[in-house]
Order: sequence, then C-alpha cells, then structure tokens
Amino acid sequence: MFCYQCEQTAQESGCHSFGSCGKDPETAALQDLILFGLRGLSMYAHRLRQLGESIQDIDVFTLEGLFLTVTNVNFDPQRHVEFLEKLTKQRDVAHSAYRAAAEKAGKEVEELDGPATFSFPASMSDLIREGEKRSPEVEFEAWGKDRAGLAHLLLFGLKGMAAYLNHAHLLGANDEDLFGFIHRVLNALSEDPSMEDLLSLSLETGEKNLKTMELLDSAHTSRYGHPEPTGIRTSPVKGKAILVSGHDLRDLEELLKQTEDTGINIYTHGEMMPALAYPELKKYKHLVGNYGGAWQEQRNEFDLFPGAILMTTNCLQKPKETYEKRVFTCGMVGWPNVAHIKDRDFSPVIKAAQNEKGFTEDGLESTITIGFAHNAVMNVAETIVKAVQDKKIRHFFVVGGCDGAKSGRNYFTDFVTSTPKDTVVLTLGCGKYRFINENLGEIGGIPRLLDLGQCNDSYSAIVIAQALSKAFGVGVNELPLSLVVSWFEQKAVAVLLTLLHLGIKGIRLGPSLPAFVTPPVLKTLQETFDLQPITTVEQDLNSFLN
Ligand code: FSO
Ligand code: SF4
Repeated sequence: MFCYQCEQTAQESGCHSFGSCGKDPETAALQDLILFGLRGLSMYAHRLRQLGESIQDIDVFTLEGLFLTVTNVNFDPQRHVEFLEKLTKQRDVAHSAYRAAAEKAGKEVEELDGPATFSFPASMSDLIREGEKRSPEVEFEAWGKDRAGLAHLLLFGLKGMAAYLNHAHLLGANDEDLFGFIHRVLNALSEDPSMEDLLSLSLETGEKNLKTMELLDSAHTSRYGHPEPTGIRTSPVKGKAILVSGHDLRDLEELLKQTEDTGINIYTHGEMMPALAYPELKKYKHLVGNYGGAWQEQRNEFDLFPGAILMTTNCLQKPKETYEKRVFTCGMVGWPNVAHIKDRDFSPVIKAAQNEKGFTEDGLESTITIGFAHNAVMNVAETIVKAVQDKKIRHFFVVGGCDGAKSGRNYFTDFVTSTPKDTVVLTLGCGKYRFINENLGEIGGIPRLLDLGQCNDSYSAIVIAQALSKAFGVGVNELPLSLVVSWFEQKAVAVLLTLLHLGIKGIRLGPSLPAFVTPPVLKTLQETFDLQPITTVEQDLNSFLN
C-alpha cells in the first residue's frame, strides 16, 4: 500500500505496510480502486453535463465515494466491495446516458478509455490486486513526484469539499455547479494535466469549497437557526446515555427525535459539540451537553462512557473490545464487525444504551461557552470595531483546524495561552480542544476566545474577516489578523485551498507540512501566498504582532 493523504503519515515516505490510522493494505487498495473507478464515472458525467444533462444519483454517489476514502472514515473492506459493485453499474448508466445525449444532440460520441472502461473482478483477492496497481505511487512514475504531488493536493482538497457537499446534500441543499466541478476535476485528472492546470484547479477547488461551506452554512442555519452563544455542560448527568460524534447534524437531529421520552440523555463528542448552540437542536432537553474531547482521545473516552456511541462521520479509530459492541456507525463511516445503522433507524443504538448502566450520578457541574458563529459575532460587531478603534483589541488570531495525536500539537495550546491580553482568538474545528477550557478572560464583555464551530465553520471566520475588512476599509491582508492552521485530514486541505483562493497571505501551517507538497510546489505557495510552517510560539507571535 501507499498512502500519504493525512498529517499522521510517516512524513517522507507515506504509510507503506499499514496505515498509522489503522487502514490495512487491503482497504487501501480498494480505496485506490474506488478513486480510479470514480475518475471513469466522472469522465461520462462531465461530458453528460456539457451536453446540458445530469443524473443526481451519480452526483451524490461520486460525493459518497470521495468521502468514503477520507482519513478515518471507513475501514471496512466489505463496504468498499459493495461500493465498487455499485460503481460499475453507475458507470454503465452514465455511459448509456452520455451516448444517448450525444446522439440526441447530433454530437460525435467519444470512445473513452482508461478509467472509463474499468471492469472490476469479482473476487476480493483480485480486486485487491487490481487496486494495488492504482496506488498513488504509480503516478509518481508516470508524472514525476512534483506533478503527482500537485495532482494529489487537488484530489485531497476535492475529497474534503465532497465531504462537506455531501453534508449539504443530506440537508436538502444541492448545487449543480458544484456537482459539475467535482466531475470536471476527476475528468481532468484522467487527462494528463499540466502543473499549471493542476495549480489553477487547486485554487478553483478552494473557490468551490467556499461556495460549498456557504451552502452548508445556509443549510444548517435555515434548518436549525443561527448558533447562539451558549454555556454548555461538559460533565455527566445521571441516567442512560448516548454519545454522538462526527459532523452530521442531521443524524443527531434524528436521534434526538427518536430518543425523546425514552429517558436517555444525549451527549455530543468531538466535532459534534457545536450542535449544542443551534436553537432547533438545543431545544431538546435530553441533549444534555458534551462529553470528552477531540477524536484522538476516543479510545479512552468511549471506553469510560457508560452508554452507546454513534459515529456519524470521521474521525473513527479502531474500537477497543471493551466498547466494540456498543459503538455504531452510520453514513459513510465503517469498521469491520461494528454495527452499521441504515436509513437513520437508530433503534439498535437506543437498545444498546438501555442495556448499559449509564451514569450513576451527576458529575460536578462544569461549563464552557460556545456558539460564536458569524451571526452571533456580527451582532456585536459595533462593540468589536469600537474596541479596535479604542486600542483595546490589538490583534485577532484564527487558530483552528484539526487535532491529532502528535506531540508537536502542544504548539497550538501554547500559542493560544501566550497571546497577549489585548488580542482575540477565533477558533474552530476539533483543534480547539487543545485550549477550549482555558479561561482567557474578556475584552469589554467580548470573550477573548470565541468558538466558531466545526471545521466547515471556517466559513464563519471568512465572513467575520470580510466584515472587519469592510468596517476598516482595508483588505483582509492589511487587517490586524493572523491565521494559524492545524491540519490533519483532507477537509483541512480543502479549507486551506479556500484561504489561498481568497488570497490570504502569511498563513502558518502545522504541526508539519503535508508530505504531498513537494519542495517546488511549496516554493510556489510560499512565493505567492507567503505560506509558512509554524516555528516556535515566541517567534511566530513576534512576527505576527510586529
Ligand atoms: Fe477534526 Fe477529524 Fe472536522 Fe477533520 S474530527 S479531524 S478536518 O475529521 O473534520 O476537524
Ligand atoms: Fe497513513 Fe493517513 Fe493514509 Fe491512514 S489516511 S494510511 S494514516 S496517510
């Protein structure tokens, strides 16, 4: 196997014999085969769109396929095989539809080859052998490391965007242009793109990801209302319990409905915590609070949690035997022999929670305040602008992104706790757990640490930055605002591409740089965007503030 798509890869060489995440070589090969097949499917879907036609089932199927291969989503080879079976059928549907549409339009029917003509073997061992031939390393040989690395930057950013677009779709929000873009990129990756094409498509992925995050934000807020500053409980309440992790608010909503009047309390975990600030979710009295921290703590936290656990999206780790029978996956998530929920019928989760002892007593009450998405911050915009004019706020930092297991991530805790008292820190994503419990105090009634939400709520940070830029009549790069991004998986790559698309300069990225960004590509990004790796807290703070 070869995989180097996330931050916990072995830096120089990628994951070879086994994924640091727990992905085995068989699953890695099946994922490579899925990505190959999706390119073929998109070759037809892209041409179909050029003829003015589309098939939404195929659009959504493509999003799901990309999402399935994101880090820490699905580790179950059988689910991959089922996906590959459907992929062949979808490809045939797309092929026939394309032929018919071209003939109807009086256009020549292109006879496509390469990924468009895949035919997958039936046995698992043959599928794995076939997948091994599609490893990203093959592109190193065909395209050279730099061009292949840039193609992978594009593909990984696209995966992140597809994950967010899939969330929006599940809330009923769809966008033809964004679906079309996904197929256009996958088609381009099958057509021997140049370095220039790849760089320009990468920045365009940033642009489309911004539209995607906007679509998702509007899908979330129109269904659940705008997040409100909310003091949330972070300690247990006596009673039976279900813990919900991942990013999918729709799954949480459905579980809340199905558990009303059962006496079971629902807790958020990891990236689900921001759900506690949405009016239409927090109205459920049995949504009692948050339990635990970021994803990489789950093997200890799930072990100690005395109830059932639901993983709606990444990041899933190998379950321990102690809780394997009471953890459930849904959506694109999977682990071999872990029960998978279909069609949001959560009755097995509810039953498992009822069979566990639950919390036998209330924990000592502790709270933190969350819910500072763009609408809430805009409500106090005048106070913020005045505080800047009165020199009470000297600088804003956005410190956000993903968390992970590496020790170098202490940088983010140290950075936030070292920020001067006349500065404000905006945070988002699971990286916030490194410092969310720190009491940084307030400036004129505004908390110095503002939690904007999930990683996709980077959209809020962008809206706020643009509003500040308008209020002060300067460009975003001229604002007293600095970005420190912690990255882990491909959604963070999509967000980074969005920031670059917006022309935001001087971003600090850590804890280490992506392995797929080769020195010449890094040089271009540094020259164009002044993108820099983090150094030391002292040095970075100094350079931001002076
Ligand atoms: Fe974190 Fe995992 Fe939200 Fe990621 S839980 S690491 S970037 O999946 O998506 O921030
Ligand atoms: Fe390695 Fe990350 Fe790929 Fe897992 S997803 S195999 S940790 S690079």
